Amino acid sequence: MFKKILVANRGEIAIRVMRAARELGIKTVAVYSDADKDAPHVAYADEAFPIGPAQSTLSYLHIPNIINAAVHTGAEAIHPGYGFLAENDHFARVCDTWNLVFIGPPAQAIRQMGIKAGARKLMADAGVPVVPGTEGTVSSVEDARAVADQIGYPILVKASFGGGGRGIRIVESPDGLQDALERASREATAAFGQGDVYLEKYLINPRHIEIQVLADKLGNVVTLGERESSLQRRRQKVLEEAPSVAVTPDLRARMSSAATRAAQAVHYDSAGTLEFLLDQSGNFYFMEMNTRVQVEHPCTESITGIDIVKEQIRVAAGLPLSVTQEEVAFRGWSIECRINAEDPDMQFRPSPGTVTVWKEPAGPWVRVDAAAQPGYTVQPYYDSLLAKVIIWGRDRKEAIHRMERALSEFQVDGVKTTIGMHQQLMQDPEFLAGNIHINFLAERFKGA
Ligand code: MV4
Repeated sequence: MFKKILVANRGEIAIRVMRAARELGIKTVAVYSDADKDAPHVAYADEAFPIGPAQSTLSYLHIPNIINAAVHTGAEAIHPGYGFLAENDHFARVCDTWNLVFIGPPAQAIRQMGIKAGARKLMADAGVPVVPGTEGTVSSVEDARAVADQIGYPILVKASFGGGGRGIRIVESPDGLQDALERASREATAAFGQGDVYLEKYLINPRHIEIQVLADKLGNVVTLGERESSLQRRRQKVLEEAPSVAVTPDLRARMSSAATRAAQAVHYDSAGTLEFLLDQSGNFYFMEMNTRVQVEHPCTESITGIDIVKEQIRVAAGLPLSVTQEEVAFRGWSIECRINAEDPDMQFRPSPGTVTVWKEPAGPWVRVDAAAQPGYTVQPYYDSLLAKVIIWGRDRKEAIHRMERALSEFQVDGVKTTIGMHQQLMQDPEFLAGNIHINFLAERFKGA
């Protein structure tokens, strides 16, 4: 096992990773930008190393500075967390050349899943259902028109190098197709330096269901069931839960089997998530694979008792997964609310500032993974996640009531937060009934 690892991230996920490392008896190195000298993740680490100015492109995203920090401190491995360098296959390769273990999947798997049109084809070949659409990227308007006519409108134009919702256009009818193709391609070229696009049938109000997988370097793949993350606003997840009200044991088995085939197709190891869309008829389709630990991983940890980050570290060190598929059992219900420093009265714009009052909820079956503490300053440079409140209950109803109780305990002042929005959600009849889909929040919080 490693003796010392570096965490190339900040905020709650940096602390989450260091907690796992500490349980494994591994020393931790934090890195920090000029803006984060006093940040909680720096205080938590065994040692800390500065990596540059506040702007993330010059610090948390600046590969030479991260590598330098690891070499200087004698860290043997780097955990990238989520965001920043987590899905950068170039970074994973640079780690290899410096003899630093990248705590994540092989660079090749990141790459293959990062090229969306390629991943789509790879998945289809592996027997994973994909949304009806073009086989590869669109080669001509005529070609696109033929495919669109065959599968029917509305159609989505997606950028092959997009992901996370960037570079997407809806086309309602044949008239709009050529224009959408040209715009999407131009946007993608500007944003990602690569203009390839592909077509998919646009699914109406599907659910977003993802399957958590763990894989090791010995060929073992274990699935940990689904999370539902349909509640998103402007491509930012707001609330996640596990399991999903929409997933029956039979559907879970089929989705898990597809997720296993997907992981095997790219020779995956580490933790990963297969994102699927579930349509109103109960059909599921591969959307993307997230080749990292996700923000909402604690929901799965809560209903399985498995520490996903510890498994990532073990696997990176060449050890087998500590759990077999037969040992995975689900118990109860988990909900995660993301508490962001955002102003609900200002279209949920980021609300930077200094946190004057900070009192976290606690008590039975309440987990708070926080980036903030009293006196913490929310920086305009980084994302606005303040804390994740993760609840476990014996069933969904108990989890919701417990979440309400926890939210009522949460006191924050100095910055605006999304706590009130979550309290509203906990009372929403449609949410209570489990009648949610990816456009639900946009409809509920209009203008938000
Ligand atoms: C879709 C879709 C409907 N039909 N693909 C948005 C983010 C990117 N990962 C893919 N996305 C979507 N792809 C087809 N064929 C709807 C979305 C989508 C979405 C998906 C998951 C969660 C929230 C979403 C919000 C808007 C659109």
